[in-house]
Amino acid sequence: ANSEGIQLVDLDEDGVDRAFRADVLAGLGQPQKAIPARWLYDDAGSQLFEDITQVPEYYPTRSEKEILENRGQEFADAVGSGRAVVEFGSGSSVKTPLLLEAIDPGAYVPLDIAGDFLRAAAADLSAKFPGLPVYPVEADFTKKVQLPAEVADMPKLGFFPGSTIGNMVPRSAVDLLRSMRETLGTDAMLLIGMDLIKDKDVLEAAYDDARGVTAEFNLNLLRRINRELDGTIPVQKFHHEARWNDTFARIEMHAVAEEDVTFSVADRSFSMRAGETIHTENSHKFDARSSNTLLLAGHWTPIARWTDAQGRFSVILAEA
Ligand code: AVJ
Repeated sequence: ANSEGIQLVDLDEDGVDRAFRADVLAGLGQPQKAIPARWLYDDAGSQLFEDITQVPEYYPTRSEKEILENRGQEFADAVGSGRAVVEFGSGSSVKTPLLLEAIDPGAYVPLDIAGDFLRAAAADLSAKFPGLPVYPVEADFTKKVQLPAEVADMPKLGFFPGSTIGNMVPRSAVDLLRSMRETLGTDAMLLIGMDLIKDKDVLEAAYDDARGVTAEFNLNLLRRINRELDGTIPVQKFHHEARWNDTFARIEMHAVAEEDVTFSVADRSFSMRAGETIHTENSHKFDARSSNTLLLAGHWTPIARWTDAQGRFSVILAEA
């Protein structure tokens, strides 16, 4: 169970529907209703997240891109050439090429549990870097992954951009970092993006943009439940809220019931009082010390750290 008390169900091959149903029913049964954030990313949700990266208030994507664009020479000096770059996730069409152009990698190994995504992203990347060996691996990288034999003799550079680590509560983040360390082996390095703690108003605006794209992204989860789990959630009676939780240094997304509501999901009935919420996502923020502590707990030693000109986002290099 995570700190919200929700037991995550394993996502095996055809178990996605079953896992979604189990997570939603368990999550709606909690005193503080909560659904794991990974379910935000169906096709509609993934498109909405792409749209979020374009709204003026959402700075993380632009800030991280600025760092990757400007610090390439410093990355190259720090990591050397010939490493196999192992990306945790299918890779973004923008960030990954910036890293691969900057350093002189020996191979590129994207890891993702979603095979379709993975193969599309790998094909894209191969087209951009014709001389670079690309070995996509379909795997759940929250556990140790067996990497292809072709990269066995190359030192690895793990790449985990986007502050995706911030979606996890610290105990899960530490488990993930340790699994990455196991996957990457000795002599490995890790380049990881972590969003920084800043003014509460700036943070809350980034997660509650004026155009309402983030609100759509959040409420799409309720629509997805209605679509896929035969739900009757009255989505129009909910609104989006982005809340800074200072104790845990995180932005929380909630779907807030505006009046007392009763609904059913997969033949089970639920009711909520006016003002009661469904907690749908955490996005933890860090400072230099808290990011170092998290990495050290995850069996990584931080050795360099870069921020954008406005000091909003950090990219950290660590070694095993
Ligand atoms: C994709 C997890 C990095 O936490 O900033 C953006 C997701 N949620 N707006 C983040 C998100 C609402 C995003 N990550």
